[in-house]
Amino acid sequence: MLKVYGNPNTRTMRVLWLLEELQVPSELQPVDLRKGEHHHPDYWRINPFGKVPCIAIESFSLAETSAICTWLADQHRERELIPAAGSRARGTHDQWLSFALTELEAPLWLVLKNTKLLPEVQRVPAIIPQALDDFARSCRIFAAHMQARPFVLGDNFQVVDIFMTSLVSWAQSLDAPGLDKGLVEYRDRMTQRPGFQRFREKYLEPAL
Ligand SMILES: N[C@@H](CCC(=O)N[C@@H](CS)C(=O)NCC(=O)O)C(=O)O
Repeated sequence: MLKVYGNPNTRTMRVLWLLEELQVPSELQPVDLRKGEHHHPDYWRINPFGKVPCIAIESFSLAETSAICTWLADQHRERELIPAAGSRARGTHDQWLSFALTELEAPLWLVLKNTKLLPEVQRVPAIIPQALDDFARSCRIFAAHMQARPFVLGDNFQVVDIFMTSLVSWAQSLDAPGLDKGLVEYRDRMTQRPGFQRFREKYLEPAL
């Protein structure tokens, strides 16, 4: 059985949501970041990157959310959640995935860390305006792209839509500039998908 290390309220949600879309069974192994469990030598033996998420099947393990998600989707090509390796569509898919991580996520992560995540003494408020400007510039490019399409690649939901949806949520939580009505609607549509609803029911809703 595939094991997923992490927590649903971290980037691990992207992996758990994808697994619901792929309908691949998995077992969540919680790693409590507040207790520092990601620094434990037992965890480092599985994931020497020392962060979450990570997946493991038998002796094979993989870290980095985008590598995990593209690998899983490639393993289950019959679900058509990623274009074939080497195709032009895959090039475009990976272009937007890279843009998501380096041009949208990186500045947002800086803002998140320096407003909410780091202990107050470690925060550097002076970098926030520039990070928000960088995000806004990239977000406007993404918003313009999405004006003519229901999904990043056009007509079909793909792995990259999971990342973009998650990043729109981050941006909303920070009230970041550059978001428009179209992107908020896109996020709302993506989270109405049965795959996301299954993720929410399994991992986010309290058991009755
Ligand atoms: N580049 C990594 C980043 C992973 C990451 O930063 N995960 C956070 C949780 S969302 C984490 O493990 N933080 C613990 C730490 O940085 O010590 C990825 O995309 O998977």
